[in-house]
Amino acid sequence: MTEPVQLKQENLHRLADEIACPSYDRSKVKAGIVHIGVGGFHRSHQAYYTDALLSDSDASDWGICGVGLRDADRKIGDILKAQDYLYTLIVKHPQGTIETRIIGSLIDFMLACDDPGAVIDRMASADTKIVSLTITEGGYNFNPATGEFDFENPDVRHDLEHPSSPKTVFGYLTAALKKRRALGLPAVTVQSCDNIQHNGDMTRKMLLAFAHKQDADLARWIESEVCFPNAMVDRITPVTTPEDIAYLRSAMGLEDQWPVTCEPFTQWVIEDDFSNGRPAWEKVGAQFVPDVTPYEKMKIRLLNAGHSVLGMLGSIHGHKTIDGCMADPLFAAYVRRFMDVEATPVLDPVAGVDLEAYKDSLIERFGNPNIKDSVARICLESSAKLPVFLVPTITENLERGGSIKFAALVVAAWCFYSDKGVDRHGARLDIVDAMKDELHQAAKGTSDDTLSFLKLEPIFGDLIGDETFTAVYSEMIEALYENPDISARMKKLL
Ligand code: CS2
Repeated sequence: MTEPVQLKQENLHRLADEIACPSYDRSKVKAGIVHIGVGGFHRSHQAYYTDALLSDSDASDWGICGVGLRDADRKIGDILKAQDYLYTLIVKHPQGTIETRIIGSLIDFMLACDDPGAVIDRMASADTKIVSLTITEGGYNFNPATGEFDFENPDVRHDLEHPSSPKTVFGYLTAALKKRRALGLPAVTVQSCDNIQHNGDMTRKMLLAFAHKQDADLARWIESEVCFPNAMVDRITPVTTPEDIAYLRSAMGLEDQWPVTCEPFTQWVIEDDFSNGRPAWEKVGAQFVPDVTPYEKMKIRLLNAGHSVLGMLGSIHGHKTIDGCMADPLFAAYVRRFMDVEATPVLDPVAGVDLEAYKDSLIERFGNPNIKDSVARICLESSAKLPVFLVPTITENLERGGSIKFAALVVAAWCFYSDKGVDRHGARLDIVDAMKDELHQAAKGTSDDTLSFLKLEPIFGDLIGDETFTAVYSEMIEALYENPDISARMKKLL
């Protein structure tokens, strides 16, 4: 067998014909975008759109310099560097077709913790027009119950004391914007690509709170000069597995240390609100709209919440993947009922979108048997996700006297999951959550006080004070602790 070809710029001409490669001259591409958080989602989404656009000769100012803030990002940085910042996107269709494409839009990577000053300089350079972010729901550092910036975070305290060697995204943005202002350069756009409702407004609010504490005058400048477009982002991107790497090696003769797998569907709806120019992403499928609110709400409350419903219930039931859940008719029916009966009634109409067709497409996407998105990925950092994806649907239904039972069972399942950490067969669940200990402590109290878990105020707000909710929830907790087979309870609710 011939040796696989190492992914590198000089080897692109040696790759198998079915692998699509960048058709543009990457040496001419400048990094107009500095992106913080080079995970799988950035690489299947924004970097993918940008790669598609770079084939357009007018777009060469819009390459991407990736940034990792923490030491944990060293591995991706080293791999990308060794591959000339190239990586493979493996797009898996439900019927089995696989498209393989080399993405060339990333042209550099910087590990901020090794040299914070260099990253600040890069963000403050005249070439940089946009600083974009995928820092996860938890990265925005807000208290979900109050919506306010959390100044108690030790890294934030560090950044306020050490403005030239920050650790958080807020410290970096503030330092870079300060420098731009001092140099007389125009501001950059700060563009969030995370699943937070009003992600741009949220970024703006959090950054202003931080900057204000550091330098009130600078905060006023940021307020008037920096645009923070809201956006809805969508493409299901499971965690890369060793099988993905082995597939490229054996089927394509390609050695890529960290490819990305994703579904064929992709969507990006963006408010056209940029401080300093932008790529013409609309040429490659992104939609620019005046107000993204209804799109992001629809996506977060149906897709992300739907994922959480399947992920949480599926985890304690012993399902391993989202498509595995969907192959179980009970789970497929349950998630659709949740969408129809609880999520949809509190959505706003979305111009030009047929919600029924949108939900049908979600059901199909969740069922894609080739994506194998693990329930463990979906349950990762639930404490940052559920307050954004699910709790508002419960609260809004309580206000209008709507149904809450499908979502309440997910909260009860989350309590059980955090308390016991096993599925119904007794197999350990790998719980990864910044609030893991608090979740466990609160859930552990359930045996003495049925409502103990709901005392986590930053997550549940005042749900504990709502008698309609607590009545339904307590009954579910009692049933679940008596018989952890969640399917019995799910059947009852349908
Ligand atoms: C998922 C998202 O993390 C999650 O819980 O729901 O990562 C989801 O796959 C993406 O938002 C799809 O666009």
